[in-house]
Amino acid sequence: MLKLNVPEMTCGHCASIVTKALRSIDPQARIDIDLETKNVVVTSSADAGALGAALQEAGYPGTPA
Ligand SMILES: [Cu+2]
Repeated sequence: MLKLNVPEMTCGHCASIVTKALRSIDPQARIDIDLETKNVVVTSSADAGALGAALQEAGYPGTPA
């Protein structure tokens, strides 16, 4: 499980971009987004670095929360 804080994520549109970016790495990933805290919890067997890089590329860099 990977928990990230993504400060650029402010609305449902952002959340869908974040979800898409993470699913591009692992289509099976379970993704829980809390817009209030801007935290994203990813339950996935994919490499955490790859997930983080996908977010970065999508314009939503995350830091471990
Ligand atoms: Cu937004």
